[in-house]
Parts: sequence; C-alpha cells; structure tokens
Amino acid sequence: MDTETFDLFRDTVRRLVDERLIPAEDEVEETDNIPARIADQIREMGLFGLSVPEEFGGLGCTMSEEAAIIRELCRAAIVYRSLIGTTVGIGSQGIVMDGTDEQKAEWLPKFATGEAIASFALTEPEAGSDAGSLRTTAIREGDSYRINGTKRYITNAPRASVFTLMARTEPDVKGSAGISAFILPADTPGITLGKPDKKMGQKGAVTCDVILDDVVLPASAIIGGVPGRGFKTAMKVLDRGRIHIAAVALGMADRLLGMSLEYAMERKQFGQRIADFQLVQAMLADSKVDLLTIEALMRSVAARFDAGEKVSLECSALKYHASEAVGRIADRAVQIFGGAGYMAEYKVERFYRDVRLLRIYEGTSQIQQTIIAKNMIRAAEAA
Ligand code: COS
Repeated sequence: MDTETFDLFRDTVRRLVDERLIPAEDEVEETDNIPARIADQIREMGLFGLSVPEEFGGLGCTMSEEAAIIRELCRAAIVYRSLIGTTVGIGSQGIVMDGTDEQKAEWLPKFATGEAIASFALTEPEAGSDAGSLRTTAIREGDSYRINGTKRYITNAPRASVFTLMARTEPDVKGSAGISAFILPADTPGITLGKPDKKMGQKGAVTCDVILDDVVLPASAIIGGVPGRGFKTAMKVLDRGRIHIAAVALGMADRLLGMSLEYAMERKQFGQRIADFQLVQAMLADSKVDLLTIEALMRSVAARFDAGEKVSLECSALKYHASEAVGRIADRAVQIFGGAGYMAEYKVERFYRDVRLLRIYEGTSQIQQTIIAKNMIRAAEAA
C-alpha cells in the first residue's frame, strides 16, 4: 500500500475503534459475545484479509503495516482482535507460507473477505509448551489419512470454517519430525467441539476443545503436499504470530497509559491533582518507557521480518518484552486509579485481566526466553 492509502485505512480503523468498538466494550463484556453488527463492520472493512496477498483479494499488508493496524485496533478491548486474529495470523499463514497453489486458490480468497474463518489447532491436553510431543495421529490409508486426537483451548473453534491442524503422520517418530500440517474443513464428519472454556478475561473471545474421532482427510489436505513438515510450518507461523501479539500489547499499552495519564490529571488528593505527585509521575514515566521500548523493538523486528531476514530470536524477544511490559503498564494503571482501578466500571481491572493472557499464548514468556537463549548458543557454536 502507498503511504497515503495506508494512512487513510488506518484513520478508518481509528474511527471504528473510537466510534463503535470502545462504546460497545461493556456490551461485549456483559454478553460474552461480539454483536453481529460489529462483526459485520469489521468484515466489511476488510480486516479479516489484512495479511492475505492482494492477488487473492486481501489487503496484502506487510508485517509492519499489519502491526500498525493491529495496534490501532487494540486500543479497544483486545477481544475484538481475537475475532480476526486467527484468520489474519496463525490459522491462515501456514497456507500463505507453505500451501500449494491449489490450496491458496481455494482458501485465501475466502479468508480475505472473512467468509471463512481460520483457526489454528496445535495445542493438546498433554502438549502445550512442548508442541513437538503432540499425540494426535493421522494414519495413512491409501490416498487418505484417518485422524484421531483432542486439541485444546482452540481460539475461534466454534466460529471456524477451517482448521490448520497439526497431527503426527509418523507415530513411530518421536518429537517434531513426524508431524504434518493439514487443512481441515470444520464440517468434516468426526469433529466435535467441547463446551466453551470459561476464562479469566477476554470475554467475547471463544475457545474450546476440538475432538477428532476418525476424521478422514485426503492426502492432498497436507499443507504443501509433503508430510513431515508440519512442525516447521507451525514454528514459522508462530514466529510471525509473535510480532502480531506484540502489536496487540502495544495497542493496549496505548489505551492503558492514556487512561492512566488522563485519570492522574483529573483526580485530586491532598488538594492537588495526583499527576503532580512524583511517586505517581514515576509510574507514568516507567509505563512510558515500557511503551516506547515495545514500539522501538516492534519497528525494528517487523522491518527485518519484511526484509526476509530470519528473525526467530527477535520475534521471541519482542513478544516476551511486549507482553511483560504491557502487564506492568496494566498493573501500574490499576495502581494509579487506586480503589477505582479495582472496580469493574473503570475497565482498568478488565484490561489487566485481558492482557495477562499475552504472556501465555503463542508461547509463554519462559518459552520465548528458551528460544532466545537457544538461538544465541547455536549462533555462538557456529561462529
Ligand atoms: N522456524 C523454522 N523452523 C524451526 C523454528 C522456526 N522458528 N523453530 C524450530 N524449527 C525447526 C528446527 O530447526 C528443527 O528442525 P530440524 O529437526 O530439521 O533441525 C525442528 O523445528 C525442531 O526444533 P527444536 O528442536 O527447537 O524443537 P523443540 O521441540 O525443542 O521445541 C519450541 C521448540 C519449544 C520452541 C516449540 O515447541 C514452541 O514454540 N513451543 C511453544 C508452542 C506455542 O507457542 N504454543 C502456543 C500454542 S499456539 S496459540
């Protein structure tokens, strides 16, 4: 996109956030649902197609552009992002990165319009951080695969038209080598969904188990058509997803720091506004530093990703820093609001709970630390 078109698009998203999404936050929280009128607006604006290449009808955003739009969107409660998040990110990107021409032609135009919602099915009851130990099996029978297993905490499963599913095509091979990624249409016989999970926050986002009981898929459903490459596809998708999650953190950081500053400048105690007390200023300053460092790291990592550099370490560093930093910003926001920060009507306590998940999904902070250190050691050994 040229700069002018992009700026106009970002302004449209900004208006959507201010005029529609923020005013509906309480409704979403109370009903645990994103109203259809808002989902339709998000769809009409093309937000489901942010990352789909233009040749397939999407907006074809670079990672830097996607991050800027997601940052804008996530000034509103981050549950809105979760509606489009799996289709923009982890659910679709396996096909974008590694799919065959036929697979891309079949699915990407539907993701671009939001007609089809994509979901990412990696995690299992016994395979969370240790994704390579997943147990779902896909056993070859002639020209097809028979799939059995359970996937857990799958975001957007009830809304999904299709899953990117990781399953073990070589059950005798331990670890990541025997895993393949499948395109699994949600209406395939043998799929059942568990009850919606009850969560700490992010009301309106839906996750549940996906149970696969003798699900049969043609061999042509393997992403890229070659078995055994699914773990690498999942890892590449997650590298990219980690930049996206950092953009979510940055958007919420903007919102929380804005609220903190506004409140501190209005609220009076001891005869003056609390913003004039140095201990409150220290919290505001620390949050600003946290925000600026997410922003700076985001700019550099997204640009290097767009330039085609291998930036797994940096993606993990960014996701780790951004999710921890927004956690601190949310915690300080509660503190600056004081008693009001603990009360639901001021929303700060809700956002505090919402951002807690950022340190967990798409790889916990501890997994990001591991990836960073492993990459450092590998580079030193190779030098
Ligand atoms: N890009 C491309 N390939 C990658 C990769 C990446 N970012 N990371 C790993 N790989 C490849 C490795 O090169 C290796 O290939 P070879 O066997 O050919 O050398 C293979 O994948 C296995 O890598 P590794 O040995 O590092 O895998 P591990 O099982 O030790 O685990 C972690 C890797 C812990 C990083 C992985 O399991 C992980 O990311 N876990 C968190 C999962 C997660 O984020 N879950 C969130 C649920 S989805 S919302």
